[in-house]
Amino acid sequence: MLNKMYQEFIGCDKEFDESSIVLFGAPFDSTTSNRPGARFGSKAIRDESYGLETYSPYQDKDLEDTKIFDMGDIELPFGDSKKALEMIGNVTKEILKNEKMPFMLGGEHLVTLGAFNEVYRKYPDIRLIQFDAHTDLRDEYLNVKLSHACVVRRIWDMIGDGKIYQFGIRSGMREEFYWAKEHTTLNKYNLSGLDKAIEEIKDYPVYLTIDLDVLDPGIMPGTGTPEAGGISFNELIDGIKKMSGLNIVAVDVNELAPNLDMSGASSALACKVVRELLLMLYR
Ligand SMILES: [Mn+2]
Repeated sequence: MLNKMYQEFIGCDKEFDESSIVLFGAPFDSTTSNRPGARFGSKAIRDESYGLETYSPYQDKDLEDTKIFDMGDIELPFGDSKKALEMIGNVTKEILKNEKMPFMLGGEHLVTLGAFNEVYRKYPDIRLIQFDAHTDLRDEYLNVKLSHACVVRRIWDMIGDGKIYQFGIRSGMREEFYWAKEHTTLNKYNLSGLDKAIEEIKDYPVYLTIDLDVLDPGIMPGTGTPEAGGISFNELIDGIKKMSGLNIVAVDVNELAPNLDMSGASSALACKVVRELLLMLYR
C-alpha cells in the first residue's frame, strides 16, 4: 500500500466521505495585473501550516477534533481563464453534491467566480460577504471581463442588487464607489458594518470570500496589490468569530503571493486565518 505524496493542511487528514468540509487549492494567477505569485498561495498555505498548532486559543477549538478533507490543488491551465473557472466549478459542484462545504484556497481573486457559479446554482438566494482592500467592481479591466478586478461585478451579474456586502474597501475607481452606492453594501476601510450585515442576512445562505489584502500590508505584504490602511489580524479574527451564527455554505481565501514576502510571515498569517475559519465553520 502507498500513501499520498503530499502533506495536507495541518489537521485536515480525514477522507472525503467522512468530512463535512473539503479544502482544495486553485493555483491560478493569469489575470493578475500587478505582481504575480498568487498561484503559489495554496501550496504555501498547505506547506507552512505545519508551523501552526492545531489548537486555537481564540476559539478554544482544535483541528484534531474535526473531520476535514484536503484534496490538494487542482491542476489548472494558466492561459485559459474560462477553462480554469470551469474546472474549479466542477470540483465545487462535486463537493456540494455530496452535501459538504467547499473551502477554496487561491489563487488570484478571479477563482472565486468558478466556485460561486456552482454555489449560486445550488443556493439561488445566496448572499456574498467580501473582505477586500479593492472594490473588484469593474465591468472590464484591460478589455477583459474575466479578471480579478471584475470578480464581484461578475457575481453581481448573477445575483443582482442588495445581496453583496463588501468590507475593508479602500481602493477602486471613483465610478466603482459610486456604482456600489446603488448596487452593493460597501463598507470602507474596516469591518465596522459587519454586525448590521449579519443581522440582515442571517436567514440566507452566505458565500464568504476573503482577499487577504484586506489586511494591512504591514502584516500582509505577500500579496499582488498591497494597499496601505488595512485591518489588523485581531480585527479579522473578531470578524470571523462574529460570523459563526451565519449559514455560510462556501468559503475562499485568496491572493496570498508567498514569493513576495521572503520572510514567510504572510504565509504564516494566511495559515492562521485558514485555521480560524475552518474551526469557526466546522459543525
Ligand atoms: Mn483585493
